[in-house]
Amino acid sequence: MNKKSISLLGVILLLFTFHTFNVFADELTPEPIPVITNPAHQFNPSVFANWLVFDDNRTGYWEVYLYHLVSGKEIQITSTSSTKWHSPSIYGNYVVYQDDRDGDDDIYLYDITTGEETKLVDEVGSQLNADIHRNRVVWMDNRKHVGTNDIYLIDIETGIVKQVTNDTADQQNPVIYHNKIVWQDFRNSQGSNHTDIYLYDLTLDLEIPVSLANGDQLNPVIYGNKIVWDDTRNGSSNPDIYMLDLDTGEEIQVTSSDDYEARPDIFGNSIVYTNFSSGRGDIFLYDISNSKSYQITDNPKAQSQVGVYKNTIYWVDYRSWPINWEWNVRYQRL
Ligand SMILES: [Ca+2]
Ligand SMILES: [Ca+2]
Ligand SMILES: [Ca+2]
Ligand SMILES: [Ca+2]
Repeated sequence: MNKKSISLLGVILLLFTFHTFNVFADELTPEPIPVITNPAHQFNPSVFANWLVFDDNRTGYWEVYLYHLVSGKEIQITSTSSTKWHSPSIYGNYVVYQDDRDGDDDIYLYDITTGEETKLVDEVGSQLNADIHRNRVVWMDNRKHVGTNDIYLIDIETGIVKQVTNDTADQQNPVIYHNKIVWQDFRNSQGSNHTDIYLYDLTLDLEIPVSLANGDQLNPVIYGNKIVWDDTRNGSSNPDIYMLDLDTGEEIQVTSSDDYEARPDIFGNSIVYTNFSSGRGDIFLYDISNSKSYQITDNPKAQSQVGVYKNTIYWVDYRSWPINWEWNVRYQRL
C-alpha cells in the first residue's frame, strides 16, 4: 500500500466518523483529496465503483488512463499520440472512448479484466462522445449528414446497432441509463430557441421530448427516471439546473440564482453542478431528498467537470495551477 492510498483511507475513515455524528450539513467538510497529482493536464473524469478514467496529457499527447481509487494502481490504456481528447466513459469492466488513429474518429472499447482494446464502431465520419451503461453504448455520429450528428446505439453483446435519430438537424452528447437515452437536439432551433432535450425509450421504442422550453437546454444526464440538464430559459447569461422526474411528470428548477450554473451530473438523490460565476468554478451538490444545496468547494481557482458516483464526488481542479493541474476527489457520505 502506498502513501497515497493510506491517506485516502484515512479521509474515508474520517468521514465515516463524521457520519456517526450525523454531521453532514451545509458546511464545508475536510479538504478534497488530490487523486492525480501528475503535473500535466487531466480532463474528462468518469467514475464507476473504484475506477476513475480520464484524459491525460503527461506524454505530451492525450491518452486514456485508469486509476484505482483504493489501491492507487494506474493503467495507461491508450498509446495514440493523439492531440485530441478521447472523452472516456466507464461502466463495469468496460471503458469506451473515441480515437482517430485510422483517419477519422471511431469508438473503442477497453476491457479492464482482459486488458484488451477492440474497435467497437468503425464507420465513415466522426463517432464521438460515447457513453456506456451495462452492455449498451451510445454516441453522436455524422456518417449520414456531414456537419450534423445523429444518435446511435450498439449492444456490445449482440453487436446490433440502432440508429436512434435520423434527420439533418444536429443531435449531440447522448447519455444512456438502462433503456433510456437522452441528448441535446437542434431540430427546433429558430429565433430565441436553440436546443432542446429529447429522450428515447428503448423498451417503448418511443421518442419523447423532455424539454422544449425557450433558450438552450444542454448537457443532459439521467439516473433512473430523473433527467437533469442546464437551461437558459431565464436568460442566456443565467443558466440554471432543471430536473424532470418521469415518474411524476414534474419539472423542478434546481437552481434559481442569477449565477451561471451548468454541467450537472446525477446519481441517486445527488445532483452536482458547477457554479461558474465570479470567473471561477465552484462545485455544488443538490440533495433531491430535502431540496437543499450544499457548496462543496470554495477556492479562488477553478473547479469544473464534476461527476458523482454513489458517495464519490469528483472533478477537475486547478487550485495548484500553474505549478500543477491536479484532480481532487472528495468522498461524501450522503
Ligand atoms: Ca469514423
Ligand atoms: Ca441528425
Ligand atoms: Ca429550447
Ligand atoms: Ca442561474
